[in-house]
Amino acid sequence: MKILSASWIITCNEDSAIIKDGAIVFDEKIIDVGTKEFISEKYKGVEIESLGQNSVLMPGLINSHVHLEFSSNSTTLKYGNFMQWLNSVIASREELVEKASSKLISKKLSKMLKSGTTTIGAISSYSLDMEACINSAINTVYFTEVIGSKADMIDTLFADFKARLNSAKSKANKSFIPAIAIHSPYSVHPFLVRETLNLAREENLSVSSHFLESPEEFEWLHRNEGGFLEFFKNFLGQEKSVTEPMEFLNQFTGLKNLSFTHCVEASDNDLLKIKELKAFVNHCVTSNRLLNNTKLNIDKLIDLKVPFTIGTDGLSSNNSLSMFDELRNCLMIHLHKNPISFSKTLLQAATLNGAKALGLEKGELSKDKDADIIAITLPDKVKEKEDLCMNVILHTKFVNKVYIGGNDV
Ligand code: MCF
Ligand code: FE
Repeated sequence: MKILSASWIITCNEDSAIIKDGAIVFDEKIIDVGTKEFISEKYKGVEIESLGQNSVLMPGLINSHVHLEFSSNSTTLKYGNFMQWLNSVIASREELVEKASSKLISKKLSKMLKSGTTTIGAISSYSLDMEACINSAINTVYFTEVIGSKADMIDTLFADFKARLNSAKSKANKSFIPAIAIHSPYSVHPFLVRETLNLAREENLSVSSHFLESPEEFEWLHRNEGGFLEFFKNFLGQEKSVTEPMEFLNQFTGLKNLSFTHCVEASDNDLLKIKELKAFVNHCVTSNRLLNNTKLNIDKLIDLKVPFTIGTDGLSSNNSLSMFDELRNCLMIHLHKNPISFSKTLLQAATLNGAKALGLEKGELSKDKDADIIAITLPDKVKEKEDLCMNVILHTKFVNKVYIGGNDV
């Protein structure tokens, strides 16, 4: 059992409670959280490690959506427009993925840990990131991705997907949890969606899919028109979309731990359907800006009470895998009417909501939750409690300490 005390504790619990001069008792799980006064009285005789002036304890951050296999990209891919990005991915994919060795991915994971991320939702297109994820202290929900819209390829693609999923399942442990990713409504045949989702139902696996990321995707799915038409004709000899947005969403009925990434072009009805499915929107603000020059209407999500999480996406659509960099971008890009309360909402999204979307008992400093904890030191004193979250987002690049499952990592 260990006790830490800090100037502030951001619990990220259901009430978003913040404790001034707080302490936390934990082993593998969190045992107790309260004011330092209360904890020192209750646990008399147990040593308390004080983190010092301007220190903050909070749950480790949860990056709900990242593509590690694209980690070698920095200057190769073309940004600004989705079709141009997609064409640049197709042109450079092999070269990029080959460069993303286990060693490179391990390095990126260590840096993510240092910047306060303790859990990731890793979307794996080729299973080449598996070893690095297994060897890292970071908790990984490992989404084996299925992709392919051609009807005559379904059997082959499904067999390949199952082999990759089985290989992930054979390595499962408490910090490496197999899951399923459907690439997107435009790129996965409905039969393939149906079969993979049936597997998820049978085996109780979390599921994630990209959804309505670009205006081109919207036009294609609704009207079989726009930038995707030429792309599909040229590459796949396809002139019609394989599904429509609502038809796609309806296939996810009855699943647990669901998330849809991007959703920038989703209609109110789509968003309400996502809410009805008890799913989360994975929000990747930097990726949306770079690939599409668009932004999610986050005020609408808040109004409609559609819960969202925060993801960096991969280095294929971001210059950083740091959640604090991503949170700063979120704070700067969304002109929410109250940046102070919005900062609190963002920290909840990056912790508790991420854990819920991935089906984990984490993301909040509350009794019986996993002891995934980060410690930060702010540059100076914060006078009022309400300003704490914004200051944490503004000033944190790296954290001082990271505990995962109670272990100092
Ligand atoms: O989220 C971004 C943009 N939207 C879609 N896909 C990807 C993203 N970053 C990487 N990807 C991957 C995706 O998983 O790109 C590959 C897929 O395997 C090809 S996209 C046709
Ligand atoms: Fe993505």
